[in-house]
Formats: sequence, C-alpha cells, structure tokens
Amino acid sequence: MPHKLFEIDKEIPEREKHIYIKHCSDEDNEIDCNKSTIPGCMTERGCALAGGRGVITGAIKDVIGLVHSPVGCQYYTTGVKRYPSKPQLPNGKTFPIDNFNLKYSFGTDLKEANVVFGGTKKLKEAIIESNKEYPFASAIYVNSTCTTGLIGDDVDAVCKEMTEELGKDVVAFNTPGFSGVSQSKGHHITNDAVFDRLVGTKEPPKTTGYDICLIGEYNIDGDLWVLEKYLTEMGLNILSRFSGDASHDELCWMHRSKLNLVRCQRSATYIADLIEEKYGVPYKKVDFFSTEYCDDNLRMLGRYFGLEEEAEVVIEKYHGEVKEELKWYKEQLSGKKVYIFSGGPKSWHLSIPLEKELGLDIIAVASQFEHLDGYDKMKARVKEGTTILDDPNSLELEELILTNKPDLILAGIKEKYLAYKHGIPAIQIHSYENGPYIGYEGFLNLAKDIYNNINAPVWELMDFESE
Ligand code: CFM
Ligand code: HCA
Repeated sequence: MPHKLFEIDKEIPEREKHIYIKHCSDEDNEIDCNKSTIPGCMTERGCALAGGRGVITGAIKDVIGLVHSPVGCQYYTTGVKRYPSKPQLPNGKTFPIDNFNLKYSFGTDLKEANVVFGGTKKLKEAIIESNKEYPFASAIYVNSTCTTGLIGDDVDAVCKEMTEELGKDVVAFNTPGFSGVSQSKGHHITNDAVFDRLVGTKEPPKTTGYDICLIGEYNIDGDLWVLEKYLTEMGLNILSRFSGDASHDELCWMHRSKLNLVRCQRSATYIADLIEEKYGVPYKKVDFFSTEYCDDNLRMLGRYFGLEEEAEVVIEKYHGEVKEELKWYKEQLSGKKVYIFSGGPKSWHLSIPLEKELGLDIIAVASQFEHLDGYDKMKARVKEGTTILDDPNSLELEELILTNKPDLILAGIKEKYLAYKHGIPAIQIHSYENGPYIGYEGFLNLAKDIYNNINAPVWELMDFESE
C-alpha cells in the first residue's frame, strides 16, 4: 500500500496515491502518475511546449525555431538548455552557430488583436521575415502554444502553404500546454510530427552496414559527444542523432539506420517504435550512465554488429582511465544520503550506479512526469524502504529535506536553492554542473561534483541549530 508520508499532505489527501514506499512484500505496485497535478500543489513540472521545443527540437542546430504565442512562452525560443552544437553539417558544409543555438529563435509576439481576430497572418509574416533574415537555415519549426491552440489557428495549414512558397520544410508542432499534463505530452507530439512530416523524406549521402541512430540523446553539456566517441571508435557509424547536435536532414533519413539506440526512453521510444513499425528498423534501449552500464551496453552492441573485440578495446581504454579514481571517490562518499529528483528517467538510471559504484545511500527518488513503466524501473532499482514520489510539490520537498536531512540532493534549478536555504548541497542533474555526466569520464565528473559539493567548506559555516 502507498504510505502517507508528509505532514503537509493533510491538506491534500489525494497526494497519498502519488507516494510509494518500497516494501518487497507489497502486492499493490501501483503509483498514480502521468495525471493532472492536484489543484493546490505547487508542481515542479513543465508543459508540452517545454517538452517539445525546449527539450527535443531546441537541440537541432540548423533550423529556425519559431514559437507562435504571446511573448511569455518565447522563453522556449531561445536555447534555454545546455545543448552545445558543432557547426559541421552532414553535407560537409558548416552552419554558422554560436555554442548554444541562441540566434535562430523567433516568436510571433501575439497581442490582444491577434487573439481576437486570429494570429495566422502574423505567423505567416514571421515565417517569411525569419527566413529572409536567415535564408541559410535548413528548415523552420513552428510550435503552437496554449493561446494559439485555444484560438484555433490552423498552424498545420500555414506551415503547408509556407513550405510550398519558400521551397523548404516548414514544420508544425502542435504543442499547446493544455494538450497534456506535463512535458511528456510534448515529447510524444514532437516524435509523431518528426515521424509523420520528416522521416523518410530524404536519403543519406552514404550508408554502411554499421549505421545507427542515437535516439533520445540531446547532448546536455556534451553527453552525446562522449557516446559518439565510444561508438565511432568501435566502428559504428552515426547516421542520425535525435536530436542532440543534429541537423534537420539527419531526421529525414532516420529510416535508413540498421539499428536504433534509444537513450532517453521516456521522450523518444515513440519514434523508435514508429520507425520499427513502418521501416522494420529494430531498436535497443540503452543505458550509458555509469561504468557498468557502459560496459554492458557497448558489449551488447559489439555482439549485435560482430564488433566484440573493438568494443573490448574501447571499454578497456575508457573504463581503465577512470577505475582508480572512482575507487577513491567511493571510499570518500560511502554512506552519504542522497535524494534524486529528475524529470523521471535519470532517477532510475542513476539509482543503482550511485549505490554500487559510489557507495551512496539513495533514500528517495522522484519524478516530474514518469509513466508506469518508468516507475516500475524505479521500484525495481531502489532498496527496501526507499521513498518514491510522483510529481512532488515544493512543500513536500522541503519536508523531505528537513526530516531526512540528506547529504545531497540531485535535482533541478528550482530545487537547488530550496536545498541551499536549508544548508543541503545540491547538484543539477538536469543540465549538470561540470558535465558531461554520461559514459566513463562523465560518471567520474559526476563523482567529482558530488564530492566537491558535499565537502564544500561553506556548509560548515552555516548554523542550523536555530531552525
Ligand atoms: Fe529524457 Fe531528457 Fe530526462 Fe526529458 Fe527533461 Fe532533460 Fe530530465 Mo530536464 S528528455 S526525460 S523532459 S533525459 S529536460 S534532456 S533533464 S527533465 S530526466
Ligand atoms: C524543463 C527543462 C528542464 C528544467 C531543469 C531544471 C531541463 O523541464 O523544461 O529545472 O533545472 O532539464 O532543462 O527539465
């Protein structure tokens, strides 16, 4: 049975269904998730636009991102995430980018009159104007939002008309916030739109028997480049990335891959399923957080492509480089109590590695928007007695910090300063501190950040006796 845990939830008894404490003998495995946030809770979730544009298409380097909305949502037109890109395109040309794709972002800045009389005229003007400004952009991606969804602007029709007029892809992403309960809906809509509109529309310059697509890897702080290095060194060819450091064309030829690897399984399994169904390309769910998962997954790929020896060389080289140092960090960190709160997947990717490879004690895991399959993984990977929370609110978080006094929390920017206020170190597990955090060297970076944060002298200067 789910357990009631928080004092604060006396006011919001419905929260009980979103809180679970692992007891192996429990028959009731359900946790309420992927549902509307309970009124009265100050959720930490984002919206469908955040999940679609902020997370997925925001990582694509050579497109204009145009958000059709009043000015507030246009936060997501800019590169709000730490997604670095390289200027090289698959056709050998280079694309003029700054490091975080900040330039090619536009919004329609809707005003009251547009809401009353419709915003499609303004949208067309914005498409034409942004294309004039940056004619070298490979495509224009347009996102609808709550306002333009509600007034019923036909963004699909405008994009279709503009595609013909401009002779380049103008793609509609219908991501009004109210279309779902969290970022998760934006992932799904974006997967569907890329598949329907783009996949299968272009052919890659060349193909090999070792072509793979790296799906659901967004290159946070260079994560994708770490994986790209391992995979290319063992002889694989990365045909497309969805969507870290990706170019528009790559998305159009994802159907030519021999095997798709799904890294973030919450945001991108949809497109892997669709590609498998229509084009027969199989996919594997992969995990490269930590050294053990890296070893396992590189070996699995080695077996799949007959590159066993090559995989071993990569493993030996990169695992070898971090082994000793990681041992030292494990000795230093053993027994430290940690709470992981991510969008979802990182809470289950990291729970075993942090315990096994760094000796940390995971006391709670939480997620903003995981679905049942993700919670099943969370339940399977934490030990007896661990608290699992769905869509926790700020007050629960504060209570958890004050009651359990973790040594560290791994969470986002909103939670970080709440933890600091209570004298608890916090690391950003979304956009990282000193990433990349994936792969062998990434896991070492994470260990260093954890150690440095827990041991920062500042915590000794704080007096919490008076609390
Ligand atoms: Fe996948 Fe992501 Fe994540 Fe995610 Fe996110 Fe993210 Fe996250 Mo922040 S796609 S689910 S919607 S791994 S933005 S890059 S870090 S909550 S755990
Ligand atoms: C989002 C993006 C986010 C926010 C992270 C944070 C990200 O949810 O819209 O709160 O620090 O990873 O950038 O999840």
